Amino acid sequence: MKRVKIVGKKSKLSLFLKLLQVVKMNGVGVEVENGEYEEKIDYVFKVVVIGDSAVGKTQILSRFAKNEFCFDSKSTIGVEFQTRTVTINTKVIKAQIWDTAGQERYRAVTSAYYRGALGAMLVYDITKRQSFDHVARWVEELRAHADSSIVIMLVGNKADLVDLRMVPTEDAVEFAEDQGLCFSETSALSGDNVESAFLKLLEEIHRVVSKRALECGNGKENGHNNAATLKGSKIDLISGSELEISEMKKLSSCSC
Ligand SMILES: Nc1nc2c(ncn2[C@@H]2O[C@H](COP(=O)(O)OP(=O)(O)O)[C@@H](O)[C@H]2O)c(=O)[nH]1
Ligand SMILES: [Mg+2]
Repeated sequence: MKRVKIVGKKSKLSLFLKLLQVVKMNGVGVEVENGEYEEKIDYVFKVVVIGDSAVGKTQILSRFAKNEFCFDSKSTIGVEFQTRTVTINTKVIKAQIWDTAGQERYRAVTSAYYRGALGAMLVYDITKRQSFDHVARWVEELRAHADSSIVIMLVGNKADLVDLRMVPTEDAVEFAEDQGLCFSETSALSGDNVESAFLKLLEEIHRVVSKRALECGNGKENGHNNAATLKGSKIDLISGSELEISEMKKLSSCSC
């Protein structure tokens, strides 16, 4: 699984430097060829973050992707997605997590935003009842625009503001159970549960994708016919992942 293949004649020093870089890349298997580095990635999963404005979507994302929190975060402009590569059940998964770029303020999140998404983080603010009351509307939005097998994680953010809580945990648990969603309360500020919520979501997506692959008769998860597998090839983040995602859509819509 974790391997380094080195091709071509290299000096000992350059090989050593390359190996150092390999270690820096989270120990993920890397192929070195013609001086290029290629992460060995089994899956690219597109995840969208949605929910009312100012609930902390951008901060949750930057906590997970960069372990950062910014107090005076302006409303999101421009940044489309961030990525982080993690290992789940021995598979190397690149999470490509999309932020709304502030369109949610105008209720103008387009269907292109949801296209190819295998998971959604639906965020509300535990101190703003209205942001929780709108969650049902966001679920409808997902059901209308996203793939029917999308995995949804409901997230009550700003759990650090204990004294300002307006949404009891039980209300959210009940809603999540009712709608078949995963649920977690997080704090992007302290970092509490952010990592575990994303990992749980990615784990669930992996479970759904693997199940689909089996149902479609691919048998081995890593077999040559498995469209959801990238075989350590270099990934062009946009086109590569779109290929991946569209192939997975083919899997999830298979009629067997
Ligand atoms: N106390 C606290 N404030 C937060 C948390 N997450 C975000 N915020 C603040 O909430 C505001 C909106 O956050 P932002 O990520 O821009 O929300 P977005 O519009 O949903 O993307 C900012 O002032 C953040 O500093 C959190 O977990 N705890
Ligand atoms: Mg934002």
